[in-house]
Amino acid sequence: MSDFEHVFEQPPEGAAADWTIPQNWGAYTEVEHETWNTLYARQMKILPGRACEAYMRGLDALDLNTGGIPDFEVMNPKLQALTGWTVVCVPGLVPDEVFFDHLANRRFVSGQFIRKPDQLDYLQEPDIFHDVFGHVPMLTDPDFAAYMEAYGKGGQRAQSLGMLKNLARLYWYTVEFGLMKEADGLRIYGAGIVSSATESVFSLEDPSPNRLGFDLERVMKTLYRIDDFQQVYFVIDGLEPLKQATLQDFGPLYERLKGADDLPIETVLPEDVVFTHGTQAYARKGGRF
Ligand code: HBI
Ligand code: FE
Repeated sequence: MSDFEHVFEQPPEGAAADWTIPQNWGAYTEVEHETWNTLYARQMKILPGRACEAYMRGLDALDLNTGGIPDFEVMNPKLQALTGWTVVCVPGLVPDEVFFDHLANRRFVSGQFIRKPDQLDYLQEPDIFHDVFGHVPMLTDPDFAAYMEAYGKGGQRAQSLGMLKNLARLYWYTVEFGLMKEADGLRIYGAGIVSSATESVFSLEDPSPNRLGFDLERVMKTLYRIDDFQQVYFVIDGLEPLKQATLQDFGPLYERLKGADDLPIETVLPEDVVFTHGTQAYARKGGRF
């Protein structure tokens, strides 16, 4: 089960049995380092006041703005000292079970490549900017770090129970596209948002999307789109409650989900906690930016 088409079946040549490849930091070109710097500077104009506190703190702690693409040999010891996570490079999308095995062992997988200068705004496959700038700052937070490990372990189990479709929605609506309620208002923690200049603004400020309170079972029923801005964002109360919600045994939850219908993306249920009942104007216009 994967949303993407270009997943290899076997580790390609040069990759280890666990699909990792060397980062080979010395081989990045000036243009590639400049691409990182451009994307970084662009996000730093947008994220203060929009990204959550844990994200901004993590970005600071990892010192990812020393110029150019981060060298994992420098970044990993800092990350590891904080939460035990490390980042490893992979050639692209890896099979789900490989992905889960890395997460279950507190290894986050990152693409080794960076997008081309003419693709700054949108690309389908996760590159090192999305994976490192987007995901890694949150891994410095102990609750989020524990949540991601639990997700990896849960993925292995969900796969054996045939429930991966449902669990993948949890990842999508939290790790990739999650919002969080903080004292001063809604903030971003999802990597797909935080690494996108346009969605960083859209997710918080556009009147189109629904913004609904996070509910584990509800989220696992909700369809999602991979090719455009989201039509619904789910808002957590904090990282500790997010972790708590996933510490329970998902067995009974999966039993209920087996008999339940999927929820269309734009549905608002009577029991939803509504932060924004969106107009859906953006999606109705046909979307795509
Ligand atoms: N591989 N490199 C990489 N990055 C991902 O985010 C990723 C993956 N393989 C599978 C996967 N994600 C998802 O399909 C799982 O969350 C279900
Ligand atoms: Fe991602």
